[in-house]
Amino acid sequence: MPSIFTRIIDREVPADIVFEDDTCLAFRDIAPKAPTHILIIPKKEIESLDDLSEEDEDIVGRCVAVVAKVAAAEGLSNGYRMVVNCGEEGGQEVPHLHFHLLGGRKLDWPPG
Ligand code: DGP
Repeated sequence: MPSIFTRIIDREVPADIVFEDDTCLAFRDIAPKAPTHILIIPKKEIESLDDLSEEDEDIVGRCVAVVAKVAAAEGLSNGYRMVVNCGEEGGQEVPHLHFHLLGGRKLDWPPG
């Protein structure tokens, strides 16, 4: 079933979009956990990292490259973090694969 992120891709739900190409969309998280908190998602409906097919691996590679591209565009020259939550214990709430880009403050390690 399409998630809220599909509705953002389809422009049915508004979002603050910072980057888009044929493969990926990047938009600001609605509940930011850091001064910069952007979600990079594949346009293809892939539920989670556990649902990748071999043909999706290029899509994931492009999304990761977009994380770095967006981080540079956001001026995160002191560093940043990319996070993928997978499944219930991983803290995934939206069932559409997404890469969190967090930056703009010193991030704690390990995450809670
Ligand atoms: P996760 O827990 O990894 O599934 O993260 C989902 C993130 O998605 C969470 O940080 C909040 C964000 N989010 C949920 N709904 C919306 C929405 O409608 N718009 C935007 N911009 N972000 C959303």
